[in-house]
Amino acid sequence: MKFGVNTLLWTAGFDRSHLELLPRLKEQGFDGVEIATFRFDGFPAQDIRRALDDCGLERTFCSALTGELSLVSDDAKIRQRALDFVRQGIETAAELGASVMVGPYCAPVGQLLGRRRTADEWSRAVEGLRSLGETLDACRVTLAVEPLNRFETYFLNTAADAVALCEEVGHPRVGVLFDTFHANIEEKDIAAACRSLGRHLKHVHACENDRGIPGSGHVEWPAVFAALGALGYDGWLVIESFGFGIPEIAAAACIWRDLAPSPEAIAFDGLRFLRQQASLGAQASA
Ligand code: LER
Ligand code: MN
Repeated sequence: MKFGVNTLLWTAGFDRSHLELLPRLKEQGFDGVEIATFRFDGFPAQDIRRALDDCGLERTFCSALTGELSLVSDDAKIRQRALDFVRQGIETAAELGASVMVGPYCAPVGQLLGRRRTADEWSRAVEGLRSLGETLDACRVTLAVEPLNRFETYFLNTAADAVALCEEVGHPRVGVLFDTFHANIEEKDIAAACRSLGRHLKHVHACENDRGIPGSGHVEWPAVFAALGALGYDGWLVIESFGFGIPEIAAAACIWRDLAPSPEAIAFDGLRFLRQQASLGAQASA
């Protein structure tokens, strides 16, 4: 398993001005960094790639559908815009040297329509994700689609639905991002939900139940690591939380207070805790 941290802890749009963060993350023992941005035009992928290479850091790539962008809209123009956006994201991930692009890519974050999803919307999601297969193959990128909790999306909330979606899409480069924060809200048993993803599990966001320091809340980490061990998961475990003072992030993720003494505490104390849990898990199964 490889350990990373998502840059949304520090900024809503990673760019050249944030490169000084990278050596610090390397120094703290991260294997890689999850670079997050919601705008691909003008995104300095080459420069960031070089800076990551110089530090000996690997990378994953994170974005999301926001605003009006939706793969499931009944408006073909909106669907096309969402597809173009995700395609550009996949190409950007490849340019950055990332082999996985993660996030919610069916309906936009925060869109709640006062009703459950329809069968037509589901079909549009399947069709849209399937149509990305060629780009994913050409770029050698895997798309890990993230179920979110019910307060952030009405469309995809559970591991069971995410498995059903991947089965219907039927492309090996379309899989699931499992986020322990969302699972803590939606699943009866976080570890069982994680295990149920089987071969579709392509990425993990390690988040405490309050988005604070992993290990400081009530997520049952030993059970989560046992589930990952049972799956033979050897992908990324990325600490995700959100900067406390960044208006765009606060509004999207509902961050209305400091979740820890500092973003660094979430990243660095969280990494120490998660590595310790992973090695305890490995000893238990030896
Ligand atoms: C949003 O709640 C989340 O978990 C992020 O990974 C979405 O980009
Ligand atoms: Mn997440």
